[in-house]
Amino acid sequence: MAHQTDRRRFLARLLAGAGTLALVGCDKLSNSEWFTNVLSTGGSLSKNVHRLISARKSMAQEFSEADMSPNFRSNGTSLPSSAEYQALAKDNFRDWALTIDGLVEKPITLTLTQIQALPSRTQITRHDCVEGWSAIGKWTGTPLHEVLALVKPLPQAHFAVFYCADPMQDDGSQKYYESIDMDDAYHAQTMLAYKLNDETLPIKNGAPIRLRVERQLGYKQAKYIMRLALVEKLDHIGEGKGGYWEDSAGYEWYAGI
Ligand SMILES: Nc1nc2c(c(=O)[nH]1)N[C@H]1C(S)=C(S)[C@@H](COP(=O)(O)O)O[C@H]1N2
Ligand SMILES: [Mo]
Repeated sequence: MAHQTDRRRFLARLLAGAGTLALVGCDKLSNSEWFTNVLSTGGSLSKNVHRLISARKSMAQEFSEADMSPNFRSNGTSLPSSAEYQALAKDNFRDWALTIDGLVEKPITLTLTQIQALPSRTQITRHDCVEGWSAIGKWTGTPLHEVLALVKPLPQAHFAVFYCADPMQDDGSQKYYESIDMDDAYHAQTMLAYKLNDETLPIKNGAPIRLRVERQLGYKQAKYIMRLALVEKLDHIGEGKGGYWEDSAGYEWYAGI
C-alpha cells in the first residue's frame, strides 16, 4: 500500500511539475534526462514513475569553473527591509544565529562561525528561475545533513521549514519562507550556503546563509534564513502551503527539475 501511495504522490508531482515546466520554457530542461524520458511516448507510464522514484537520490548536474556565469544576479529581495536584519548586517552577522527546532531531539542555535566550522561542500550548479533566467554559480556551505545529525530529527519530522528575514508586505506581516521534504533535506547537495563564487555570500544573494536545494527551481532556494524548524505537516505552520510563492501565486510546492 505504501508503495501505491508513493507512486500516486509521485505521479501527482510529475503532472503538477509538467504544468510548471511548460511555463519555464523547454530549452532549460533539455539537460534533464528523466524529464525528456517522461515526455517521450517510448516508455510505459509505470516504468517512468519507477525511474522517478529512484531519481529522488540522483544528483543535480555539476559544472566546471569555465561554465560559471560571470555575474550571479539577484532576484526577489536584494536587501531585507527589516530593522532587525539591517542591524545584523551592519555587524557582519556577528550577532546572527540560526535556531533549529521543532520535531528534533536536541534543538540548537548556531552562530555563523559555528556553522562554518562544520564540514563543508562546494558545488557548481545551475539555478533556474521561473521568471525566465538561469545562472551557473559556485556554492560553498554546510550540507544540511550535517546539521540534522546534530539536532536528531524525530521520526515524525517530515518537512524542513526555512523562515527568512525579508518581509514581503510593507506592514511586515508576511515574511518569505520555504519548505522541503526529508528526501531533499538529506540529499548530498542540499546545503546552507555561505559563499558564492569563492566570496562571502553577498547580501543580494541571501547573506548570511541561503538554502541550496539543487534539483528544484529558484524560488525554493530560500535566502536570509533566520530559523529552521522540522514539522510533521506543512499545515502546522499556519494556513500556508509551505512557501511564500506557493501561497501567494499558486507555484508548485515540489519544483523539481
Ligand atoms: N528570502 C527570500 N528568498 C528567496 C527569494 C526572496 O525574494 N526572498 N526569491 C527567490 C527566487 S524567485 C529566486 S529565483 C532566488 C534568487 O536568488 P538570487 O537572488 O541569489 O539570484 O531566490 C529565491 N529565494
Ligand atoms: Mo525565481
